[in-house]
Amino acid sequence: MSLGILKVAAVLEQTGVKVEMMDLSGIENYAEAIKDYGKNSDTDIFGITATTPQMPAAKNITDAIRSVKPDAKIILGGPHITLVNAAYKREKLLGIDGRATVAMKKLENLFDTLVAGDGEEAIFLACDSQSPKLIDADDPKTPLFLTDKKLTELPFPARHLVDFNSYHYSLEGIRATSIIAQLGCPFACGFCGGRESPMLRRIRMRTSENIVEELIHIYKNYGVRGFMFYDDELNVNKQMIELMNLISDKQKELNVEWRLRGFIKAQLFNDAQAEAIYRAGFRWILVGFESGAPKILQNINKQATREENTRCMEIAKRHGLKVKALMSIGHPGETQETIKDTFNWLLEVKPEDFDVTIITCYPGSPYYDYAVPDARKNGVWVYTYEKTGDKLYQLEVDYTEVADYYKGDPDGGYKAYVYTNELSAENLIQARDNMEREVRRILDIPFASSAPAIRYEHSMGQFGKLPPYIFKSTIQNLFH
Ligand code: B12
Repeated sequence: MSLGILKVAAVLEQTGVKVEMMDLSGIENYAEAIKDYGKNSDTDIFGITATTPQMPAAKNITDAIRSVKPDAKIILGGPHITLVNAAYKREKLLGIDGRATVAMKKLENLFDTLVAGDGEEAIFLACDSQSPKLIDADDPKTPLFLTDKKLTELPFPARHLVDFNSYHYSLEGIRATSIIAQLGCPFACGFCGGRESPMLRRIRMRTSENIVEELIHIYKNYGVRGFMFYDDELNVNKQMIELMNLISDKQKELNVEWRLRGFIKAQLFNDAQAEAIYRAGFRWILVGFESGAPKILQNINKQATREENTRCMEIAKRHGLKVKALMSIGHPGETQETIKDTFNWLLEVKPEDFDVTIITCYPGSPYYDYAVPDARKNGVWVYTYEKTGDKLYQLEVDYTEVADYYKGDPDGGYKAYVYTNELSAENLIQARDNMEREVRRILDIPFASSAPAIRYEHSMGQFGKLPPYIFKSTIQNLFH
């Protein structure tokens, strides 16, 4: 479930505001569902959360709401607007009217109010009828930017607003759910969104006690024993071992065994961390190694060498931890040779699972923010990694229209909007598909299956006469 918007919902509820939550992800005809909801509810303020690839859907949802509730106020928050705003602020500072400025103007036309950054305090300003168009909470100088203390004091995400049991997620057969313990990653990988955004860049932490309290709250209220930590990287937290020890102690106290899963930064990983996380219940970790080619690791500005990545795999294996290796291709200077390096590295270190994606240049990532128009070709932008001069070409994408394709290979197949001097977008797609198929075959790792989208049925409209929460929870039941 989407924890960010549920955190915003929790603070609203705390002050007595009635909130309803509709999770439209995974619903094929989501626009019809929101229309029916709009017709049957007296809600007059709608808040939408969206990442960049969710923007076309967010636009359709906005159109659907306006078609049944022309006077409703529609607020956009979440990663896309936060990242566009970060890129936009940089352009303003440099006096450029670039593509982030264009993207920002588009968002201003589509939505009534935009909230960039933390939503917990900003939402109160946003709901005001006199609210400015843009509320910039992604600025540590404003009180809207949450401090560690505030993060600890705020209520947990309002998970009770969604039909918890309809989310099917498990870790090694144990029912699981997700949790965010800390925010931010200080590194500066070229493909990663938010390197200019304090919200996504600054490490902000709750106390270990507060995090464990949330785990216990979930365990006691929903009977869940599995927890996926969606923190960018668990081990950028200097208190990680202390947190893991506390989690182990609590399980002994409650006489229960939990299973945990989360992301680890390869070059910071060590034996003490591995021992502590295993004891706390981790059996799997996910690591964004990205590439097996030293040159590409450098071009990404990964700050991790191939040797450090291999060492991370060895530490994990030594402590009985399985690794899902997150790999990507289509970086500046990518060639058949560097892709082969990644392929060979996977076969050498033998992760228990992996995936390979093609890079998408989203606003707010260095690849996007530092790209300039390609003098040789209209509609193409080029990013150059300064230290090596290697280049990445990007096709112009209107993110409110194109659901820039990311993982998996369902109906439409994989799409790529990037290319390098040696590899075309088609070459990259082919290389990705080959690598995934061949590595899975050789290491005997089955393809993961994804749940098909669910159709919302119009007969649901009849529930409009029932209290809204029944309408909502019935939708949730049908949908998941
Ligand atoms: C967990 C996670 C996922 C999970 C999502 C699970 C879920 N349902 O939430 C999974 C693994 C599925 C995932 C997938 C992807 N992710 Co992801 N993910 C994250 C991660 C690590 C944490 C998200 C989170 O919960 N944050 C904590 C909460 C508190 O923050 P938040 O959601 O932003 O919400 C706050 C504010 O934004 C704001 N807010 C949010 N919504 C609203 C709404 C309103 C009305 C208001 C007022 C405020 C508001 O208030 C909230 C509380 O402060 C972030 C990085 C990060 N640290 O945020 C990346 C991140 C969001 N993901 C990213 C990307 C790129 C992807 C993928 C495209 C990756 C890929 N190539 O496959 C896919 C896209 C999936 C999709 N359909 O959108 C990028 C987004 C870039 C962008 N331009 O949108 C991020 C920022 C990582 C990064 N640094 O580049 N991701």
